Amino acid sequence: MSAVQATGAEVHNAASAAGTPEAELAHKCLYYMVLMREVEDRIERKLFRQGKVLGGVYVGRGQEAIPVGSALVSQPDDVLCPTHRDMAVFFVRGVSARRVLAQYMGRMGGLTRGRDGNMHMGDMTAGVVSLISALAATVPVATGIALGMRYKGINGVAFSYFGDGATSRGDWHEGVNFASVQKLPIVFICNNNQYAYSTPLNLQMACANVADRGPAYKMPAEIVDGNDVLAVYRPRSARRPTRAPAADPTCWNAKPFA
Ligand SMILES: Cc1ncc(C[n+]2csc(CCOP(=O)(O)OP(=O)(O)O)c2C)c(N)n1
Ligand SMILES: [Mg+2]
Repeated sequence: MSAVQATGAEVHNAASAAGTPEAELAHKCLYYMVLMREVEDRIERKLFRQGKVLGGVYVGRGQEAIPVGSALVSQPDDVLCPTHRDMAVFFVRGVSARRVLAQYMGRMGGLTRGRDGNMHMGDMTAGVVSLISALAATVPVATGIALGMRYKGINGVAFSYFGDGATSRGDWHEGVNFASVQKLPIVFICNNNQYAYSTPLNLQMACANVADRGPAYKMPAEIVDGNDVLAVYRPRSARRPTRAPAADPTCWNAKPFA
């Protein structure tokens, strides 16, 4: 059975059979990274070129470790707000490749049941919120989700994903600032691939790293090797923010291609 055909339950069973916890984890990481690559390649190189996907197609080639390593840290009550390089978040949270492919083609079987196409998809039963095309607009939404979870007494954490370019948008700063002032249970995850389209990092921000923005908001921030899925997973599983009242939001600045 190929990665695209297997269900989440099957991969977890196969991972359990792998032996040691380290082997299980490595198996899961590889599985989801390969699955993301396979599905995105089919969307980009087949369906899109055949004219079956409307709009532009964005993929996370070479950046799979970031959504996989981070989403594997998530717990059932957590809510994840992925962006356009994070397809694996859906798979880790149990959404099937079949539904994602149907979504991209605007079909009934997709996550929006044909009402929208392409990557404009979420699944609240899986705790995954749809991205908003205007980049960084999802950041205050994620902050609101973390606030909502605190109000409702839900023991969850919000995961907010964005690129380095998004951190130069006003709504990014508003969302991060509010989360920090309120000490909300949220983790901000930056895929710092050094470019926003063709604009290199040094032409869209004056500090060298996105993590440098953290101290301005009194937010612990660290730089992670975004090429290493276990580096994304391990330190973060220990540092996953706990629930309110005093959960410091954190920022992981994951650098792929470094
Ligand atoms: C507010 C806004 N401006 C412009 C765009 C067009 N756009 C789509 S992807 C992208 C690059 C964003 O760069 P970054 O946040 O670093 O993410 P990356 O694509 O590098 O992962 C841009 C400018 C958009 N979607 N939203
Ligand atoms: Mg970028």
